[in-house]
Amino acid sequence: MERTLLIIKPDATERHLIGHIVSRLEKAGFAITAMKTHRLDKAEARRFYAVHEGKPFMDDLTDYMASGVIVPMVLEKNGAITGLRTLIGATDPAEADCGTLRQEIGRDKQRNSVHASDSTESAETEIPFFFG
Ligand code: 3AN
Repeated sequence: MERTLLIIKPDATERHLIGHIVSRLEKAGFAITAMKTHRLDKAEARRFYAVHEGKPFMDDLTDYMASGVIVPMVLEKNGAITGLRTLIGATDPAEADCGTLRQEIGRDKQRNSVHASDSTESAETEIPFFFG
């Protein structure tokens, strides 16, 4: 069983889409083994997105991620990492495949509603970031 991290981002929590997203995940066969609400401060957001340090969108991205409640969760399934990336769709909701979460509820490239670990290495650092 593979583990991955999903975060429901502030644009989705403020639109009361937590239940909708959890329902989509469970229908797709993911088991939720940890979940909480959290509010990142700016320094934490910078640490979480350290890989993007120096990119032009870093400041806006971390302001946005610290702007509201987020819901990090650990998901388990065979092939969870690639399966979840397929379910959420491309970074830009305008380019995401039909039926993906970001195509359905994402607003733009920054406010794209959900984050998911993109590799085994990312999952191994991102899960302990929120769940010790
Ligand atoms: P993904 O979330 O699909 O793995 P990454 O890791 O390339 O995408 O980017 C991390 C986050 O940074 C994205 N979820 C998005 O919120 C933001 N982001 C990425 N590229 C841009 C961009 N060109 N403009 C604004 N925000 C961006």
